[in-house]
Amino acid sequence: MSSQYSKLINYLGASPRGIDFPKMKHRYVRAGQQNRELNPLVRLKLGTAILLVTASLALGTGERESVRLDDQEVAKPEIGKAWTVPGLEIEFVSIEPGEFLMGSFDGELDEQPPRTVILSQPFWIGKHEIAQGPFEALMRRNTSKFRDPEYPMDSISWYLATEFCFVLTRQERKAGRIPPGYCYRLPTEAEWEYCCRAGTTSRYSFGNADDLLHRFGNYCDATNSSHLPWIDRSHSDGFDRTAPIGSFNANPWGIYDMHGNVWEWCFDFFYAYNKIETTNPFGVLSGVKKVLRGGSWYHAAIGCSSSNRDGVAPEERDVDFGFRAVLAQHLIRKSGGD
Ligand SMILES: [Ca+2]
Ligand SMILES: [Ca+2]
Repeated sequence: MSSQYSKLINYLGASPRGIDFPKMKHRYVRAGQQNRELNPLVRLKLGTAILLVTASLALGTGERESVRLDDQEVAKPEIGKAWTVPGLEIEFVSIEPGEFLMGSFDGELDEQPPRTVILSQPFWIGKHEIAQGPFEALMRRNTSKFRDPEYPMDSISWYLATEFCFVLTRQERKAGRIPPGYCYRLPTEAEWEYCCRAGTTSRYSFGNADDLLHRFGNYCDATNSSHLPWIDRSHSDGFDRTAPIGSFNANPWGIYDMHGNVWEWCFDFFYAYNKIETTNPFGVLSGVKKVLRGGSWYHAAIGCSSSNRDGVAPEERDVDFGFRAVLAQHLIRKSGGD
């Protein structure tokens, strides 16, 4: 593997098979129908070539990854303290290392078996789902159906959510505001559930009662006009489709909308829990679906529980697919340090 290639993989916090090659192949195939006729080996070489070009553009050939600025002049994330990205005003909550019981004893089969997971490094997680305002400011595009700068991104693919994190990392690294060894990326499923639970072991971060969800999250309640059979006609959360970020009560760690509003893409491929390690897990290295967490305005209460999970192809973009970012350590550490 070339050093530029491994650099990009590390930069994204991804595995070689876990990320850009499928994206590049997807784009390449989309760019020209004749590519479908290429044999797999040629496609692989082309995909790798495109990846290397991307790596060069992203990192700058022979260029240092970060611009060294005077430490005194640049406000930057400090372990243990909240952080707001200047300009974009995306707020991050500081999260301490710890361990928790991931999964559920009485949930769906894919939530079992529950097991103790250790997250050994501090990180930051978005206080909110990524809203359309900062997304559009950074990416100059917006895939959302329900347009409003205060509303979460919807209808976004895993690839575009990942690209946002990549562009944010590049911008913040140039500004000297990325701690060594860290990057912006999608949360692992374990990081996501750790932050959703916020020290709780109940079905939701506020307890087990479905009929309290309308205070903590936007789900398929009596306000929903879509006439879905699982509508909760007994409670109103006030929102038919998506709601502005932060419209409901926060969880015990001050994080909003972990239950409902939009599903949130996670880094991991969808996998069976009994196949993975339990310290800083990020799943398996290949697969066809990526994990979505937290349920949405489209789901019944139970779909918004702390342990509920689903897997969807990364190119899919439905009206309730969104994401939030973490500022966390690379999932594959660079050889020789950062
Ligand atoms: Ca609702
Ligand atoms: Ca959510």
